[in-house]
Amino acid sequence: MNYSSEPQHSTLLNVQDNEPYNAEPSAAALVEFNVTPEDLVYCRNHGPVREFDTTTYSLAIKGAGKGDIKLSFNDLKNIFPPTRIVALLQCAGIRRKEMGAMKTVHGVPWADGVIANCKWGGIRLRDLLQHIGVDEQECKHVCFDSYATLCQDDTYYGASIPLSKAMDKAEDVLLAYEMNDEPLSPDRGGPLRVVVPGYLGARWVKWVDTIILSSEESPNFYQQRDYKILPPTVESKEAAKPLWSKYPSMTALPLNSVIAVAELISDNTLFVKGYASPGGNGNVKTVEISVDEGETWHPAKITYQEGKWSWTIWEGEVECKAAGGKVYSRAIDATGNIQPKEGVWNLRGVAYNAWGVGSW
Ligand SMILES: Nc1nc2c(c(=O)[nH]1)N[C@H]1C(S)=C(S)[C@@H](COP(=O)(O)O)O[C@H]1N2
Ligand SMILES: [Mo]
Repeated sequence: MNYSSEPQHSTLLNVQDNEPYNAEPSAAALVEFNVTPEDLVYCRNHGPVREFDTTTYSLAIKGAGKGDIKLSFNDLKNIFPPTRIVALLQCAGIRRKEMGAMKTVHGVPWADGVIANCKWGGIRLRDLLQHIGVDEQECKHVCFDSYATLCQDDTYYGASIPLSKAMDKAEDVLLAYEMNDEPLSPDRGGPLRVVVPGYLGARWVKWVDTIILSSEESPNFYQQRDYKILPPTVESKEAAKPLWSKYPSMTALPLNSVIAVAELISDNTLFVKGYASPGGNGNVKTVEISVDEGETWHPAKITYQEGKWSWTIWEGEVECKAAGGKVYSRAIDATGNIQPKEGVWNLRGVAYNAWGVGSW
């Protein structure tokens, strides 16, 4: 693959790999901002990043029973009303490094920086689908493909979501052309990317150029043979091979919280700050911290949350021993689910959500 025309990437990220470009900020840098600025947004790529000309960019829509439809980038912007939402983007491999400390996992050893809370602007996928007319009996899935860029494991990057998610008024699936009020950059998948609030980043297809309405999920590698939680008994790629098709593709990531800052502000007072992210059952309601291995929990103060798709920024002060120790965090959501003490190991190192941990 050709990596010679990469755009200038942010210099504020810790680089895991250059080809493809995979990089993340520190959690401490992230929690300085409620809405993540562009140069602190992680980059997760399976191939080269490319820049496209908006005047020639177009989107093909297939499988609606009306032949192929093609809309230019400008048509999309002109026909459908603009919408803006704040939504959390995060990679399924978040905290993989911590899971890898339990037992070897396969994948980029991400820390806790592959997460970004941004304002996305674009058109509603629902508006587009209603405009062209979709047979909801026949079509069950909306597949998003990017042939525009190449990737490592397939001939195009692809993903899909259930049609019901795309059509639901209460969901906010977008075809985005802006982030934080700026045109979508090449690193973010500009000119056009999918935004699927509440779902893992892998479905937020960048440089999307084809939408296929289908009775089946996307057949793409990244939908079918990756981004699935295999049981802990599957310990090798060989053992995984016959099992991929038996497990569901991931949708929402689990309830999570992370400690980004833990520092003594007096001899026996610890200041703790971090972020929390929702699971599939409503946003985070409470975050608690403990300095005694979870014997007693103290509520943290939530300093930021915006709508149902955003992350939560929280902070708190707890009494602690001057000598040092470990501090833990756990998130609780609107329906009472509690972030678990331990994460469950799986071969691909996805969906790790043990208590957040810090030390002083
Ligand atoms: N075309 C394309 N879209 C893609 C990917 C990719 O490699 N190619 N990576 C996916 C994954 S796994 C994640 S986590 C997010 C990362 O988005 P970001 O680079 O804007 O942070 O994009 C998703 N969309
Ligand atoms: Mo990802």
